Order: sequence, then structure tokens, then C-alpha cells
Amino acid sequence: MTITAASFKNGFGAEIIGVDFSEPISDDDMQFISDAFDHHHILTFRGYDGLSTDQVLAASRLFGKDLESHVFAQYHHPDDPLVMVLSNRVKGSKPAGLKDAGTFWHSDVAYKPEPARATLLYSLEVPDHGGDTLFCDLTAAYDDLSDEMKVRLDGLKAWHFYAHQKRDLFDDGKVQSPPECLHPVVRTNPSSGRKAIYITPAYTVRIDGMSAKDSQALMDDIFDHCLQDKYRMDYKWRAGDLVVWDNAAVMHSATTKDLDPSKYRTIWRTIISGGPTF
Ligand SMILES: O=C(O)CCC(=O)C(=O)O
Ligand SMILES: [Fe+2]
Repeated sequence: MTITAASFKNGFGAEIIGVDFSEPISDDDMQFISDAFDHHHILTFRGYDGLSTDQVLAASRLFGKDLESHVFAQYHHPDDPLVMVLSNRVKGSKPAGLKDAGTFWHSDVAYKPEPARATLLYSLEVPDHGGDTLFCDLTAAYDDLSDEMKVRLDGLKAWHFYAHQKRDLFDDGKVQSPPECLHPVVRTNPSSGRKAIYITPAYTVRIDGMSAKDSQALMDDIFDHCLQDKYRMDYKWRAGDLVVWDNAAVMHSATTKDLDPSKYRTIWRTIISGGPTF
């Protein structure tokens, strides 16, 4: 074993130290990374300036063999559509990437029946401050619910919709939001078997079978519980960081809506495919 993990606060997130992304990774190291991912939900690898798109794709495949491209093809990397570019730079008259991938709490691709297993971001340039990515531990938040609330949520499903809070993304009519889809309100992690809350302010429209009012009241109670400081981790980027998170265990928010336009932030992003939720 050549690699180690340094855990963040409360074990929510960990830095993995010592991986060489230019070499194949041994089975032992692979197992170590996979166990650390199940345990910490967010892994970071720091100080990897100058990775190629192929190396970032190979790093992404450590977390699942299938990758998928994003619905917005205009932001695909010119060398590989599996890499999406997030950036506030402008190239000629066009944005060099998607400027704001979601300054609201969400779980990636929850708006499809088979949401993303994981998301990996690789930073090429970041401002000295601003542009943090915020994370919330929905596994710990579930564990701490009262037994009564666990019983209440058991078996409930909720509807998710991409354009719920993001209608502006679809204004030009070029891309249609996928139709609403149903997921369990509490989902079981396909890898660790642990349960986590799986509704988010950004994409969850309503809990199935409840009135809009009751559904919103219940969701607001759950969001207030989840968004307590004890379940939160704000990630401050340096250039050359890889950060990967488990979308069945955490929700996250960008903070790029109000980024200072004179400070550049460019990040490559990959989506690791997942299966149906249960
Ligand atoms: O830019 C960020 O900080 C995160 C963006 C985001 O939500 C994502 O890439 O899924
Ligand atoms: Fe996201």
C-alpha cells in the first residue's frame, strides 16, 4: 500500500495522498480508494497540475466504469465530450464553459431515473477566494433523524425535475428538460448499503401522494435539519485539485453565481454513471 487518507472534520471528506495518476493503480490501492469513498463520501487529491483529459477520465473511472456526457453539448471539452468545462472565461464571443453549474443545493442528475453515481471536478485555475463548493452530508443527516421521522419517510417517493429551479437554462428552447422522475425520499447507497436522504431544494418538486402544502412543509423541515453546520463542509479550491463526491450520499452547491468577473475559475467535470435508485 502506497497511499494514505487524511480525513476532514467529522470524517466528512478526506484527502487521498500519494496516488500517481500517470500510472495504473494497483488492486490494493483501488480497494483503499473505494473503501475511503464509501466511508468519507467526498475524496480530494491535491497538487495534480497539468493532467490531460485522458488522465482525468482515467481518474474518474476509478469510481465507476461508465461515464456520461452532460445534456448541454455546448460546454463539452473540444477534445472529449465526456469532459464538461465549467468556466467564467469568455473565448471570443462565446463562454468558455458553463459559468454556474448550480448555486443551489442539489444532487447531480437526480432529474433522471438513473442519476450520477459520482461527479469528479478537476481545477485548472481558481480565484484566491470565492467559488468554494459547499457540501452537505445526507447520510449523517439521515442517521440522526428521530425514529419517528425515519418511519414517516420510509417508503415515500418524490418527484425530481431539472427545470424546477433552473428554468432559465432552458429558455432558448434548444434543450428540453428531461421529464419529472420519481426517486425514494430515503435512498440506499448502491455501494456502502447506507441510507441517506435523497431530496434536494433544487430538483425535488414534491413528495408523491401528498398535497403541495404538506409536501413543501415536510421538505422544508428536512432541509432545515440537513443544512445545519454539523453536516456541512465548504471546500476551498486550489488549482490542480481533483474532487469527487458520491451523489447518493451528499448534496452540494456551487457559489459561482456572483463570482468576481475579473477572477477566473476553470474546472473540468466528469459524470460517473449510476443505476436506478432504491
Ligand atoms: O462549480 C462548482 O463548485 C460545483 C458545480 C456543480 O454543481 C457540479 O459540477 O455538479
Ligand atoms: Fe452539481
